Amino acid sequence: MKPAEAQKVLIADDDAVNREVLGELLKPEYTVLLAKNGAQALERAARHQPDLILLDVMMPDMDGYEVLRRLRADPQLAHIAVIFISGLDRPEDEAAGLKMGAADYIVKPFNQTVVMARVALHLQVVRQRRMLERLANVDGLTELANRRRFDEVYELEWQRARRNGRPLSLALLDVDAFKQYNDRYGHPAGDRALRAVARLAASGMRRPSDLAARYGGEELALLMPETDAHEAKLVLDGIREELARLAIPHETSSVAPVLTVSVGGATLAPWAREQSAELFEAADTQLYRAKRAGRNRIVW
Ligand code: GH3
Ligand code: MG
Ligand code: MG
Ligand code: MG
Repeated sequence: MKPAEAQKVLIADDDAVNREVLGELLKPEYTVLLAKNGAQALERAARHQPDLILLDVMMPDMDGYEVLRRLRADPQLAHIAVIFISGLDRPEDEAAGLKMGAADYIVKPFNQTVVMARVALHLQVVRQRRMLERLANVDGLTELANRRRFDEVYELEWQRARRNGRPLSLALLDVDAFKQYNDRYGHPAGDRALRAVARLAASGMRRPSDLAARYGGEELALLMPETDAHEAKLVLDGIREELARLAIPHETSSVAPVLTVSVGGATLAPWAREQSAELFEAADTQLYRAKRAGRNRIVW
């Protein structure tokens, strides 16, 4: 039986018999998508984000090489693994296909057992790569982006905001009196509280380009591209309201009998600035002010 989260394989071949044979072969284990030409392959790839594409080389209109070139040129599709499956059986053809960035090259007429084995192998590589990406980018406790990922996205968004002439907003959120929380309720309870705050931050993000990250210990960084100070403050107000609604008890807090956070925020017009660090420093200064002023507040 095919598991519900079966990996997706796109078969792109102009020959109906090949599509049928490959499709029937893979269907019991994978979610199969079909395309009968290059344009359709690109369209299906963009729409369904398959894990792997079995790509015929010789197709009218757009051949497999061109499809692979276009996939690699599109940031949304560049990572998709491709196996060429082709009647071109000269070693030079195979070498050219691999050189273009195909994961593998299968010569027609193909042996079904070998196709299955190679597809399984490359899908395993895809799963392993995903896991590595996850380990490199995601914080294990909160499931938010980690600091490494945040720093990377921050630089990209800074450059993008500079080019587009759009404002960029950053909020640094730090849990208040968290040391006392751990001391009173224990470290595991502290972890749970931190996860709750992280969840609220993540669900408070409005756009796909917004990023909530765990920047360090009990400090989160929320990056909001194309967002002005007014909009960004509303987002943080919302997160603090949700936290107040949760009312996580914190008896020993010097701030309030429930868990609270302080937020320092800043919005910059990157095109008028030299250094990307300026935005971060500005938000950090505001966070310091929020703490100094008594915590449990936003200073922007
Ligand atoms: P302030 O209001 O000034 O922010 O006070 P604070 O106690 O929150 O700040 P401080 O920096 O003194 O202490 C932060 C605490 O957060 C200390 C550390 O043990 C705790 N902490 C950091 N990361 C984690 C974590 O992953 N889990 C738990 N349970 N605690 C953590
Ligand atoms: Mg063909
Ligand atoms: Mg703190
Ligand atoms: Mg802190």
